[in-house]
Amino acid sequence: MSKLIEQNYQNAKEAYAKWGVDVDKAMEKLDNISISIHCWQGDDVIGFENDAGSLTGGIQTTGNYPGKARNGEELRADLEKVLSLLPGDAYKVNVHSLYAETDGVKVDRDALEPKHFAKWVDWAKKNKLGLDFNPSFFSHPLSENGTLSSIDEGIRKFWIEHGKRSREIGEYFGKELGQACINNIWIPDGSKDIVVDKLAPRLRLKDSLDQILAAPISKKYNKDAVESKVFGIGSESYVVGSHEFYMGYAIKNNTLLCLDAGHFHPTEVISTKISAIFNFVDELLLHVSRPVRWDSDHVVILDDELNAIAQELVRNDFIPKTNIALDFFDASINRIAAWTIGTRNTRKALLAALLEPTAALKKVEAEGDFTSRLALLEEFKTYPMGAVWDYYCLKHDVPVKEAWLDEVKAYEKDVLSKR
Ligand code: RNT
Ligand code: ZN
Repeated sequence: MSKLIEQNYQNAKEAYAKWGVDVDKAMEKLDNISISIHCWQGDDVIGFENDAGSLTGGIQTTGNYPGKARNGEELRADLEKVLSLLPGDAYKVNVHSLYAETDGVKVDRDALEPKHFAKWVDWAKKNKLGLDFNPSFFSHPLSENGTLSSIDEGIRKFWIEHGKRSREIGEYFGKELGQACINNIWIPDGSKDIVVDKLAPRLRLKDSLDQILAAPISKKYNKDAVESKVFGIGSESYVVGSHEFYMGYAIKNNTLLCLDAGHFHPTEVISTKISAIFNFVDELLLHVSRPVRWDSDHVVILDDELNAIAQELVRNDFIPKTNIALDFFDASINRIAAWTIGTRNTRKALLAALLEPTAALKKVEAEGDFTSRLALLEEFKTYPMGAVWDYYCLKHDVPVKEAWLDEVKAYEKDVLSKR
């Protein structure tokens, strides 16, 4: 098996070398691209709060596949299983404030402290992972009628405090782990039906963000991002934190902008936005997801848009200023498999982009030879990227091709089915 993989790899190497692509260098570059794995695929975005109810905020998981994680130990064990199936070491884990561990004591969101995430930090250290963070502005009794844009000053204050504390937790992650934590703000605020005063909630949101971001926290440890959305379930007619709102906010206040692949109109894709936005913002956060007709957060597959995102990042050398994070949640299939499929695909797309003879393509384009451009782009689609991927997995001592599936099935039998 491994001999065949080596042979195929050597052949692939030759094919790419003809176009001036150094396959070994591509793999080296791939080793250094970090992917942030969202913890919430493991338990359908429920978290560990004592009174954890159902998921609200207009996002939804569908399906009832058995074996979801019920606590931090199980969730981290599941993540370790996933990590063992992924090539390379450059991974972060993305935690939501819902995943605080408070030893059975009720700690509301406006009272969370770094210590409630100490188990995540210890674990991240042990597994050589970075951590990212998200304040959770949903699945809470006070999130049903607006959070940071709420007309109720008491409610708005509660959520502002949550936002402030989240930055402190992010800073703690960054300091402990020696790499910046990306702290991403997404709120569900909006309206099911037509809104008359669309301005006032936005003014309140802007003021809330200003208050949250007022505390001076070094970007060395915590970087703030804001995430827009076009609509959610229950906010079909109006979303306070729209794309224009947050793009403007990020540019003016020098925060990161988060682009979620599922947060735009169905025919709009984020890959086309990246080269425009980078003229005006310094750093991006991507929520790599897969919308199917709506913001359905399907498992990421190796489709045209995933490839296009990776191409944009690689072709323009945007990798150093782009934080690649995953955001999907499928409860209808084995969750370890969901994570593995989505994360392997994201890395695979990056590899494919790194193997592209970009310089040659840019050259024919600049010469106006659009015939060659189209011909080459199409031919490169069937170049032996898979052979390089297999070798990359082999080299990193993780399952090659679909062999990871047997491991997931065994884990399901030994661990998940006993929950
Ligand atoms: C919701 C946003 C947000 C969430 C996670 C759980 O539409 O995409 O990023 O999915 O924070
Ligand atoms: Zn998202």
